[in-house]
Amino acid sequence: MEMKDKNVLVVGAGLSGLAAARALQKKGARVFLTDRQPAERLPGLADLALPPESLHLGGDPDIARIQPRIIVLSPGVPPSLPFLRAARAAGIPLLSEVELALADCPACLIGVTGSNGKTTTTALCGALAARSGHKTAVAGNIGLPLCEVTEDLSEDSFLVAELSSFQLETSQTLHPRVAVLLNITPDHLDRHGTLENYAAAKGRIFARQTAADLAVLNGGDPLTRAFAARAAARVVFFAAAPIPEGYCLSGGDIVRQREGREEKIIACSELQLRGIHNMENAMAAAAVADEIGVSRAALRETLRAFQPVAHRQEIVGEFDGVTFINDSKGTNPDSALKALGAYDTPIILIAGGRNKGLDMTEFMRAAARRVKYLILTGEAAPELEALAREAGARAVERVPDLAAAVAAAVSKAAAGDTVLLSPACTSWDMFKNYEERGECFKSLVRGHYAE
Ligand code: UMA
Repeated sequence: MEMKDKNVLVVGAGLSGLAAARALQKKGARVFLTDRQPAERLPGLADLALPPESLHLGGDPDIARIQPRIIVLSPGVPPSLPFLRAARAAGIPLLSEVELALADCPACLIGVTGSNGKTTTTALCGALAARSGHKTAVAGNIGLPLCEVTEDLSEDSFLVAELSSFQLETSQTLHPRVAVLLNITPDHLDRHGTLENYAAAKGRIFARQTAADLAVLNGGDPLTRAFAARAAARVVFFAAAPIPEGYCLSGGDIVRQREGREEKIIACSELQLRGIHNMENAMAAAAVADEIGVSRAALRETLRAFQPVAHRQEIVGEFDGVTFINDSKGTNPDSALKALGAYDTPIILIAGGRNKGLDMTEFMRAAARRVKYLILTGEAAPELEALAREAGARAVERVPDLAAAVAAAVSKAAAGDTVLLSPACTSWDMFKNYEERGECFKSLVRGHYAE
């Protein structure tokens, strides 16, 4: 994409915006950067060395003065903002950071989306693609903007991208060779408004695929399965329940059903990942591996060796017989419900943070049934407490912050218990992101037992 000497406005000066601005500078564009926050709250801005007149911080940018030819959006910035609507109405195209990165990238794209399991599946697909011997980059919503990695890739490379609904919402040109949709459960309704809009954003991952491509779909999830009827790509299903064709579970094994024959891939017990949802992630990754020509032996070895990713049911350690699990990335109720179902010990659950407009009733009902002690924190704590008590929970405590939550959990835990941080909410009321919350949890736990 020709950018030389073009005025380009980048919106958002977080990870994606800064990476996009750097990539645009390399392409010779005249970069303008806007963010609703002031400069002192934007670390990393100084490295760009943009002149003051190119920075529009602490409010909306003056589009008439900048006259951008293109606007590049960070994923966290809603395209519905009034100044962006006005720019679009004036004929200025909006491009996501993802599509900017992919515009000149010849690599074979493997895209992974879904409400839950994206990060684990993306990391697993990345490990599998690397086993093929081709250069492989793993990026996207997983924490590394695509603009950081695409420059070094060739036609011979794989790019495995975790794609969120925010990144897919505005996509026009995105065309994965293999696209994975893991599941769709309510999430980000504060941004998308309805579940239909959210599902439609996810579905954009398939929009440019052709019969030469592959769509990998969860056959056990109705909203996900529905995309098969509309897919131009070949479709392969995976599911936890038995299915006649595709990847599924059979007698404790992950198997592939093909033309009436069952082929065992691996026993679930051989994986270090736990829980049915993780077996679904592994099956989706197996479908990707088969499509890109990874051998069965390499697939098995990779599945056996793969460790849970940080902040996703990550084992912090066992202290005085109590196991601590960091599931800080569990930022919606479906994800937290899955985490609750993955352990058979008594659970002390820490939940709360900022609710993204999601219904927490089922989650609190399950917590009332399942947990030994429930500790709630953050903006959503009053709402969660009311729902938990309505569902009959008695052992509930509200605490002001994560430090108090860990202290309460430690005081209630006995040997054999699991203390699970699975918030079902974002961290944004108290932390920069879920990583910071997870790191804080881990250091609080370790600090407590080091005393
Ligand atoms: N900002 C504005 N105006 C707005 C909103 C935000 O100016 O209306 C500014 C903020 O002040 C801030 C910047 O935009 O300075 C932040 O941009 P961003 O929210 O897009 O965050 P990045 O740091 O660029 O990180 C993004 C993804 N964040 C979001 O989608 C919210 C990261 O996903 C991703 O890892 C990163 O790009 C690299 O690709 C995180 C995430 O929470 C993990 N994703 C959501 C999720 O998984 O549920 C979708």
